[in-house]
Amino acid sequence: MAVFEGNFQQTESFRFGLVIARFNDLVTLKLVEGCKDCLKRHGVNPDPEGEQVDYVWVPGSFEVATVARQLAMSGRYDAIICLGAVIKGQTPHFDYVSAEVSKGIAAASFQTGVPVIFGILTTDTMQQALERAGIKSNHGWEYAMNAIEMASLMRQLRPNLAG
Ligand code: INI
Repeated sequence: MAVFEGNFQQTESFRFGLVIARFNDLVTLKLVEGCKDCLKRHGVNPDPEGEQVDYVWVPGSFEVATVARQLAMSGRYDAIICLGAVIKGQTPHFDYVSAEVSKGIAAASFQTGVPVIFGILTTDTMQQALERAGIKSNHGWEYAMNAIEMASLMRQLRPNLAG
């Protein structure tokens, strides 16, 4: 028997796709910065002209899962990171948007077997969202850590589970 665990080494061959909502881009741009900083410090080149990270912008969080699924199906990426901010005070359909995006992201991951990281902040206020996007801590950093760990884990699991 064996123990499998993702690590943060040998990241130079990983490819990541980021899907980012423009809605509330005051927040989502900060999440992108947190992601990029973490990826860079773990040996991933976050430069969009480089080979390792692609950035796809969509109108809002509702659209994120559709694109995440498409990217995951391409077979090009070790993990997809979805970034968005759904803020309750701003919309009466907060519950619909947040429910659909979480279900959609889960479905994209389950259907493709590619890790799709749920980096959608759901908060009551813009202040809370900003606190999680850099004023206090930047959750974008954690989402990138999760993506690296899952990418590493899947690379280890695939050959071991085959056949
Ligand atoms: N999209 C968000 O990412 N965050 C929100 O808070 C939000 N609000 O408040 O409505 C939001 N709406 C847009 C939605 O994601 C879609 O882009 C739109 O409904 C078109 O499908």
